[in-house]
Amino acid sequence: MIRFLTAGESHGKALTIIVDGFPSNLKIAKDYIDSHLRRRQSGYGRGLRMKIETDAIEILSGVRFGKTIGSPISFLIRNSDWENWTERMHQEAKSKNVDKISIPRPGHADLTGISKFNFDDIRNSIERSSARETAARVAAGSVARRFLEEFGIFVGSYVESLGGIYPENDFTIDLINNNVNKKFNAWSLSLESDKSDVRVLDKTQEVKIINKIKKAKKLGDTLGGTFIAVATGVPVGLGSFTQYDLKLNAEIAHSIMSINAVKGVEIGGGFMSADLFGSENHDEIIIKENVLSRKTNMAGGIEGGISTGLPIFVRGSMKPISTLMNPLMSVDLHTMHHVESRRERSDFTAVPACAVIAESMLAWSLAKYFLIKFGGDSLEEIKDNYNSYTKKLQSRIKKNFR
Ligand code: EPS
Repeated sequence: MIRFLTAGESHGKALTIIVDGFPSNLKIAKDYIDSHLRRRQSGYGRGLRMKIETDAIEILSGVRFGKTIGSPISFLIRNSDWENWTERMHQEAKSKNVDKISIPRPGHADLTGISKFNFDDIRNSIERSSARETAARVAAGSVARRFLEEFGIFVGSYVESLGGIYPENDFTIDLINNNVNKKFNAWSLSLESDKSDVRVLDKTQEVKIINKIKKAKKLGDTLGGTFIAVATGVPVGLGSFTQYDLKLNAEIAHSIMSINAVKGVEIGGGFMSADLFGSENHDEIIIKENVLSRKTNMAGGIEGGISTGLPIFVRGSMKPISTLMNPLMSVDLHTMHHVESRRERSDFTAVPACAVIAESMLAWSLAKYFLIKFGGDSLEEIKDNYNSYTKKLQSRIKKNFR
């Protein structure tokens, strides 16, 4: 079973990551991970912090001569901003110059954090709940996506809407209608969306969104949106209906919902399915290119908690960033009086970054379930397991029912 753990505060020295359970002999390069870290940092609407940071990975263990050796992989991502925070974030000595923060921001983890952990300074909640941690997720997710590539499985993403602005031609409809051919590679979506400052696939939509972000900035407000993450090349049979905690859809929902500020997750037709007749919703079974398939893909590539072989696609909704320059009301915990919430440097929107993080989390979930099915200690052993299953699958079904 693969696992990862992350550690690190937003303005601390660094983020650290331990990735465990991957087989030996998987090629992995610093440049590859860095390229995904850079993608997460992009997007119009980020605050000044992204001008300070140039995220780059330091590989500390588990990789030798460019290949995994089966032992725990550990990474470090330094925070360039740390040098501006050494006094405020010192591990040992507390300076008299450091003020305690006593006004919680609505929507952030400020008030829940101090309540739960018995803190006397909201800074302790802010630091670990910050979405800075998602850089670590992208690092871990990069190992997963590199592994999946070995089996022709690719992940990609795009921003579907931002600030309520949707595209005129929605690519999601193509996914639902199964209007994508077998050769369609989800990474091509990211190659396209990465060209856009807000990671959308539609130029007209991009202009409208950028104007809306400008408006939000002017008003001291923030924006959320929806994003789609897609995986192609996933074989039939990942996940299981035999236990609640083995269902692939549940695993993916957990992964996406665990991303900071995500408040909703849908797979395939999602909430739309609830309004349809069964006859309008379910995907008819067909034979396509000699293989059992589905006419449409409302199921989003998962039936009965098991992958169908069609593209897996998931939609997430991200709420607007909680820190507002034109703040909502709150309470000063020091005086217990109603006051305006605290302003602090932040982003105006981070939906484009969130889509990249969703790719990483989707890749992670798929690698985890792939290894549950085909697991082995070396990449070669896993390839043997995978090949013997996939090559015989269709003929086995035919033989069993003859
Ligand atoms: C964040 C606030 C901002 C974001 C940060 C998440 O940081 P700062 O408080 O330093 O201005 O930029 O995101 C990142 C640093 C990142 O790498 O994504 C928050 O409060 O969650």
